[in-house]
Amino acid sequence: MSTRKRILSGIQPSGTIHIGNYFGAVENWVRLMDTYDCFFTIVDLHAITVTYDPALLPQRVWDAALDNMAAGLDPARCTIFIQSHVPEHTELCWLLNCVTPLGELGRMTQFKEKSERERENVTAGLLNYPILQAADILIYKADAVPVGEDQAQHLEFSREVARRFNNRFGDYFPEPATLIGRGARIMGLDGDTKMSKSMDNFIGVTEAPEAIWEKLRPAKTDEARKRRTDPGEPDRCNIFSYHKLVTPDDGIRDIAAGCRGATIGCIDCKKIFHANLMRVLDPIRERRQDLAAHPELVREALDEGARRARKVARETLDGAKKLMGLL
Ligand code: AQP
Repeated sequence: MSTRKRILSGIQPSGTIHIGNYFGAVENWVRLMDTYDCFFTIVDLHAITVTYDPALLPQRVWDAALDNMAAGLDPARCTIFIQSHVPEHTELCWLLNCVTPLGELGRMTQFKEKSERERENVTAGLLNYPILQAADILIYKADAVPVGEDQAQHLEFSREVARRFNNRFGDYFPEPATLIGRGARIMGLDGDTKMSKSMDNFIGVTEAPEAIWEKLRPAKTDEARKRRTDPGEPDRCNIFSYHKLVTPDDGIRDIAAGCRGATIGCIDCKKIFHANLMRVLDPIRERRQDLAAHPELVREALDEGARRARKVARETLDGAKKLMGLL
């Protein structure tokens, strides 16, 4: 058995992963694979809490697997699996439902935002989403969960669920720590809201370089720079915040000085960012093509991941049931 500390994290199968997902979470997951016992799951059961098309879901799950493996999740060094292939998650979710007061669920920011968007279809599943997320984490007794800042509230909730269970039935679940990646909250191309698939303000990790340029060209910069000759303030510019993710320190200094002194324009600045971003994304796009050419290897990795995950999950679940008095 591994003596390393354990982490668990999940990603929704809701389209291509974007650079917010990558720099906020996935890049960190890749780094942590060597120091932690890592479990990563494609959370298809979370994806069905909002309106979705069942005909499209299988492809989206598949795309999420390919994208994440291409981005560096290596099945030889981590356990990667599809959430619904480990039914113990939903069984533990039911047990945790029964220790969670209803009132707290309605106060979750993500529930408020998503139920606003859903309007006609606010399901009990959407309300209970954080309990399933707590089950995803606690079933592996994860020590920590690496996520972007948007998930901080749900993680605090998971810790509360663990505390409640432990207080009522005995010390059983560790309280998982939150590990925030270096791109804690990456803003969308609109510069106003978090980069997000549903807001359609994203740069996809495996999008073609030309398509990414077409999105970048009109993207918002420092609004005070109306003409190329106007000096700008990099700290007001969303593209400058993107540079910090991919541009070396001396390049950052040059761009900041060029923007303040109006010696480079916003298009020049975007071109440099595009080139530097492609240095990160080109190999990911190429690896994805290789993986897509060998679907049997991806399927095997997911099957093996589910087998490994189920073994751990079953043991935790049985322990929790015993503590709760279930025979
Ligand atoms: N903009 C972001 N900046 C930093 N981190 C982010 N994450 C998501 N968006 C950003 C982190 O990525 C991981 C996987 O998240 P997810 O699959 O739950 O992504 P999401 O929240 O579904 O992504 P979207 O695009 O925001 O989806 P919608 O629009 O459906 O809500 C998580 O660790 C998350 O923190």
